[in-house]
Amino acid sequence: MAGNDRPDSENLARFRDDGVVRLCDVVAGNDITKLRSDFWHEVDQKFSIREDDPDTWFSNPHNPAGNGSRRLSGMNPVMADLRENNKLLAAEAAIQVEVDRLFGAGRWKPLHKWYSLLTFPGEQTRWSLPHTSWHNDEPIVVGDNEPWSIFVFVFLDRVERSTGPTVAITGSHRRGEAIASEKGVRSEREVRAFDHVNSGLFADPGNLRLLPVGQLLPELTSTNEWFRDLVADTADVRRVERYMGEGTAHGGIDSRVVDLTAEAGDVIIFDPRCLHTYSANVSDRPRQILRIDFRRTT
Ligand SMILES: O=C(O)CCC(=O)C(=O)O
Repeated sequence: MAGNDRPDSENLARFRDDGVVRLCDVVAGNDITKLRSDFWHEVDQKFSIREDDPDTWFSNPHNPAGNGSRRLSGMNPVMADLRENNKLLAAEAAIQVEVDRLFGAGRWKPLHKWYSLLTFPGEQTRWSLPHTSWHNDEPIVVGDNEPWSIFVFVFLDRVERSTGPTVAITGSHRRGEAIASEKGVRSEREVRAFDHVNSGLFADPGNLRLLPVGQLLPELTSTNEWFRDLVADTADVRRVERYMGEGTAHGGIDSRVVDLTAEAGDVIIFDPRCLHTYSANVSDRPRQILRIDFRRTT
């Protein structure tokens, strides 16, 4: 993936083509260090879990929960308290600058709800490319090459493959655009379900044609063997090579699986119409990623 050494038009083109772009060093070192420390302070307060003390990570058998990628449930109050206490302001301001630079001033506004994507090492000891839980998070509107929202993943620490990054299929949103123009349906209910990100964007929501969320994956797996095999639970020693190296090209769209790895202070801007899933944290440390979403203004 590209860093922000490229001109922004190139990063924008990459975002449009791939659905994902990494911008390096967006949140300054001292701000990210402070945010990380505030974050763990809250986690310690609410869960008695400390970053540097693995004995505390699983002292409660119900939390963190899950297998390959263990998560703390009940993180919303942690993020809400950080926000209320203005602990997220510096990061939010730095991200807004980069979002404006990429898309144009004022085109995207933060939703002011932050999520924690903190995960802990699980039972898996070797990283593998997941076949489950592939999904997209937004419908795909016919004739619109932009999503209603963007996800911004904010890295508090280095995330490498072993730390269990999100994995995503580049270009899958554009495959969705092509499928939507053929099979899109009118569904005011689907539009209204995303009111928090699309209200006011369309004069006549009932008239939009779209591919409902959840239909992209079945459409692709039923027509394309690369996608079908990706989600099949079969042993394939060439899996990483086939999906992350070779990829597939169809209808002028290159797709491959990329892992959303980054350094502390980087952000990754992600189109939620793109297929993605989580992967197992097989390292010996927590994966420290936060997410803030932005919505389109025009
Ligand atoms: O935790 C992950 O890696 C997956 C995140 C995800 O699916 C999302 O933020 O929508």
